[in-house]
Amino acid sequence: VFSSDLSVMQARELERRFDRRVLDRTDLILHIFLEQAQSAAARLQIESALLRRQLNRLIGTNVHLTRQRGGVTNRGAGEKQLQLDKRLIKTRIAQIEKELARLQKQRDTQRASRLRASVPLVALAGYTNAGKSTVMNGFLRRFHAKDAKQVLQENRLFATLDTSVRLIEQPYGQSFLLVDTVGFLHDLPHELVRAFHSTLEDIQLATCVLHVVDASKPNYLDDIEATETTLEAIDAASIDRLVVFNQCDKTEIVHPAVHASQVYISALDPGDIDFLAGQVNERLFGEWVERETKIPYSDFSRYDTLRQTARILKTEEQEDGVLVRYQIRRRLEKNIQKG
Ligand SMILES: Nc1nc2c(ncn2[C@@H]2O[C@H](COP(=O)(O)OP(=O)(O)OP(=O)(O)O)[C@@H](O)[C@H]2O)c(=O)[nH]1
Ligand SMILES: [Mg+2]
Repeated sequence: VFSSDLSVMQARELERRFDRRVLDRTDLILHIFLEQAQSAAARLQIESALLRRQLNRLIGTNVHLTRQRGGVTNRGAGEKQLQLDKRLIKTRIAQIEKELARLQKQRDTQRASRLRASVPLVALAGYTNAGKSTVMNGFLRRFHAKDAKQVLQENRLFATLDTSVRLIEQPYGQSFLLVDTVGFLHDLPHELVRAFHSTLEDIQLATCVLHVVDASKPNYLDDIEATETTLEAIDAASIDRLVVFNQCDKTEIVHPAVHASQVYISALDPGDIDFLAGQVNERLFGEWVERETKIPYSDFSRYDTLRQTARILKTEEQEDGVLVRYQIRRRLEKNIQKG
């Protein structure tokens, strides 16, 4: 396996000399992608990338053959087969494109309805193996315990290929959607950018991006840069960002802790997940503020809304209604206003 990309000629020559199958970086990533891909769209994107690669190779083969034969006029059976192969591949690519366009429309509709629901979206992004799925599972365990459908979390590259969205239900009206994404990579081969990109589209709709970093890796700065570059490429660089330095339990770093927009945690520690949730809530819904209001006895529904959105501190029954003292996240205040 070569860590750089090989030309068709190079790969063929190396295979001949080693008498072994030779893979370059793109081949390897594609094989991992293919093994892991779950959704129809992801599988199609990968198949399309594989076919395009195969087509390029065939075109390379064609040149090779022509040169070897030195301008032989009658086309051999081999060359005819080659033309047929190319045509079949092109037809299949066209089919895939059509199917992808259909799936894209479906996703757009789903996304639109998600936006209308006005529940904020938080996206987990970051280098592969940083711990995104572990953070997601931590949230699910903490806030969604009963039917938590946990996300695949494994110590291997690209454990998650498809984006998966879950509702994180918290008290006081602070629910949000959390989306797990496929891990980012350094120098993603250009043939794969599109396949990769399609799995990251949800990030563009996020109110807040949690950029998860494995802080125990010596070269974590390279990972941060690779992720930031990708976020720029998908037009997500301007979204509010929290950098989550994860796996601090493997380092000397004190956790949980926060400095400006950097949070230090271990995703394996439920207390740290709580701490991170607090930071996320502050980003999404603002800080806690204390308020007082009088609710007339006739307006029961208003009291109900208040109870679901605010922490009630004190109630006092008076002649014309209940005087309520409560705490609420600043940006949720509009949800309890009259009328
Ligand atoms: N010690 C320690 N291990 C962690 C922590 N967070 C994640 N891990 C481990 O790191 C490995 C990768 O975690 P994942 O959550 O699958 O990583 P990911 O970012 O989702 O990876 P991809 O889906 O491949 O992009 C798993 O073996 C986790 O158990 C942490 O805070 N501390
Ligand atoms: Mg994952």
